[in-house]
Amino acid sequence: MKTNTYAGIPGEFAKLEQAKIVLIPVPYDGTSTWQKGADKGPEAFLDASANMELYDIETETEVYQQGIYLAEAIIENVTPESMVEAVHQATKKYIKKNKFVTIFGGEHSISIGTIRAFNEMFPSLTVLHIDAHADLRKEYDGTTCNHACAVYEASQNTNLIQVGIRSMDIMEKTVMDEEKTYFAHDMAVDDTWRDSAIDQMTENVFITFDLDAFDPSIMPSTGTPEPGGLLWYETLDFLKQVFAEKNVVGFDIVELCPNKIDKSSDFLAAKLYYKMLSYKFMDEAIDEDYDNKYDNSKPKNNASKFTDDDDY
Ligand SMILES: [Mn+2]
Repeated sequence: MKTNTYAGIPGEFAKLEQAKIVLIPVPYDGTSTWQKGADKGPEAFLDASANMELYDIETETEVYQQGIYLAEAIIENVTPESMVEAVHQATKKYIKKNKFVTIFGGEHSISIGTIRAFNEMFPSLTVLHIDAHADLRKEYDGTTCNHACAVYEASQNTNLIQVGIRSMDIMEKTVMDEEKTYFAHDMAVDDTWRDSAIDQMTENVFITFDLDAFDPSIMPSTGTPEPGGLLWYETLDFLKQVFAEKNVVGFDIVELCPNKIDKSSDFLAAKLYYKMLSYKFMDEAIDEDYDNKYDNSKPKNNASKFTDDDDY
């Protein structure tokens, strides 16, 4: 990766010790089924970020001053399972360092690892899954760690809320909780979905954002584009409301599949990431200490079936 610090921010804001935010790149594309290239996502995202204004007009903040540490990229790719485990461990390591942990993929299977880590560390976790695809298959192509299975585990042991869905297999209906699913065709004609989705969330929310949730007219560079997606301002309005009303504990953004000719998608991903950080920290003073309030005690009421006593 070319960039040494996130978005080329000055070194004083990029040191792990002082940074409140950690960004873990995961350039993984081992299980994608159609267009390859999500492994190039983090680099394109970082390149675009370095060319972006760092003052956010809407929140009147410069969130990079909260400190953003660019962690070493996770390049484990021997098997989908070993990649998921590497992501799981790295995510947990930085949560335990009391950071606001963010992850940039890579394809969506990386989120199996990120969600597993957050579910272990935060009680009663809601996973807000924003995506064109339901991703609820228990197994696909011989593995449970395929991108088509990204939130199956979350559907079993977290409060999973799905937004923007417009593509699924009929078998996924047996797993899906339709009360907590917001389909794109309904969202297009009725904007009460925002309040309804937020009403169904617990206090601790992890967001997994597949960029193909966006409409291909504004986000063409993704592996499996689907018509009829979210637009920019409705997405930001929703996210802003989630950050304002809930304790967002972290997020990941996945499935940027960059295109050599059109860089607007890379830039959209960069802006989305920065907007989400700006919403998270808009009311937090720069010199205030950050406490992510993770809970290392067990058992928890989130019915996590994963236990791990590793110390960091
Ligand atoms: Mn998707």
